[in-house]
Amino acid sequence: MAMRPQMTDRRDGTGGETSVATRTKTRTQRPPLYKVLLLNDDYTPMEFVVHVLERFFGMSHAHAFDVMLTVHKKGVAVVGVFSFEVAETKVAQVMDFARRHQHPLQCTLEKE
Ligand code: TYC
Repeated sequence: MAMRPQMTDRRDGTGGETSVATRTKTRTQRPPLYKVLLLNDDYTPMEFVVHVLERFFGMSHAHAFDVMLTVHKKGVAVVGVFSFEVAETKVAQVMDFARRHQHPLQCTLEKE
């Protein structure tokens, strides 16, 4: 009498029910993104923050002013989302520029 193959009939012991990962991985890997955050403080002049946002984040004067006011009122805001390398560079540029002008402005990055 013809019989169906049993689990133990196969050399791999799977009986054919279990799928084996043979498909080549074709998913696109997106690089992780990082948020650049600007923090409020009581001393950095508003005009300086607006200038930073225009200079390092390419914002128009009107948008930079809006974002500066958001940070001023809420304490923190995301000012851009970038690859790690770019985010790290932006943070370093802002921190260095603030330090050179003796302002306590703080800028940091956070994984998205
Ligand atoms: N709070 C500051 C002031 O009143 C202005 C300010 C805004 C400072 C945004 C930092 O990230 C900042 N002069």
